[in-house]
Amino acid sequence: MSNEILEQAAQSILDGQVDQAVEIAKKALAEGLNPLEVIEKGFAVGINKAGDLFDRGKYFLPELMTASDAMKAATAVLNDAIPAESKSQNIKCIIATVEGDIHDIGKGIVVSLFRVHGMDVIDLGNDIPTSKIIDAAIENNADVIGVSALLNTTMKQMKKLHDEMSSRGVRDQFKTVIGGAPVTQRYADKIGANAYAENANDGVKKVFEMMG
Ligand code: B12
Repeated sequence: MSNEILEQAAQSILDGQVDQAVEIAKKALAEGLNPLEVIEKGFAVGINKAGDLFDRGKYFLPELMTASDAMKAATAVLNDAIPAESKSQNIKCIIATVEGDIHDIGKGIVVSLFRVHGMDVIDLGNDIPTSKIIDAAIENNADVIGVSALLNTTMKQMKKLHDEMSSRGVRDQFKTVIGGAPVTQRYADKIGANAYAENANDGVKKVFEMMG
């Protein structure tokens, strides 16, 4: 894969250049590059660097927001182009970012990748209360609930989700997979989630393993 285009992709996010990011995404597709690899090795490198700069006080919220606008625009182009790899799997998933959390770029990639792997995905969006996630899973007779959290403060919603599923007597009806930057396998074990996924690809693998 062309290193130059991946570096340009990362830089366009750091610069918060929406149009440029979209152009680079289209150029990468025109060159026949794998859209998921372009996201992970190019654009995501840029957004992670922007996050580090924000963490170190070198970027402020407006810069983080323009970086995230560019990231969303580029991933929208690339997500649509991820080639479908398999036929319908008969697996229904409810996906959401937890309450209090508006980070949805990673969740968007998960939704796209699950769909191209033949899963039927209902994307509830971001900032979704646990009760609404459980209601949707029951109403749609889902197999899997996947939740995302990017903040230390919102991660606890994942525990709340599992506790609430138990108190409503529906814990055994659904498999759960959790992800997001602060989430770990240890946390998944602690709250009784069925699986932890490091990234979208790992998420697909874990769901297929859980569903046999
Ligand atoms: C972009 C961004 C924003 C954007 C979000 C825009 C959007 N629509 O998503 C904006 C600018 C709005 C934003 C706001 C804030 N942010 Co912010 N943000 C980020 C940043 C830079 C990148 C996140 C991202 O998109 N990463 C790229 C994607 C592809 O990766 P990902 O989300 O991790 O997802 C992958 C995997 O984790 C996994 N995955 C994720 N979820 C799931 C779910 C399932 C089911 C599965 C299978 C897999 C999976 O698969 C994904 C794809 O491979 C991170 C830094 C970072 N390194 O994470 C900070 C970061 C998360 N933000 C942070 C903070 C503090 C905030 C604010 C509180 C800032 C403020 N002072 O207002 C607000 C909070 C707003 C809120 N209530 O949610 C901190 C969080 C610190 C913490 N641990 O608590 C971080 C870590 C930055 C930092 N280093 O300080 N942010």
